Amino acid sequence: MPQTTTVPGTVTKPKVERPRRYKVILLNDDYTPREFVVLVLRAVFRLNDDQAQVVMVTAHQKGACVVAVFPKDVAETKASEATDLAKAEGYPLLFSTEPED
Ligand code: NFA
Repeated sequence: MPQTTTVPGTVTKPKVERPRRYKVILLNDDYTPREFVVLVLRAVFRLNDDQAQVVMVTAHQKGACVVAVFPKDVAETKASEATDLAKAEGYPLLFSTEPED
């Protein structure tokens, strides 16, 4: 009778994780005009006027507001683009990123 041998192998758990996404956060400051914040939110993050107003006012009142969630590289690129646009106009407006839970 032919013998069969069980060779110990590596058991791979079929774990498929989605890459972590990142929040872009708008931070309040005392100097950047509200209209400019709205303009940047519309231009860089493609928010409509209503969405941009809500995000701007929320950051203004609470200190910070999540603008949107993206893959890491997109979040970082958009946060710098938006921050740089403001810097070019002499405003201290800041966007940061942090991983989603
Ligand atoms: N606080 C700013 C002002 O009163 C407006 C602002 C809102 C700035 C949200 C940054 C973020 N002009």
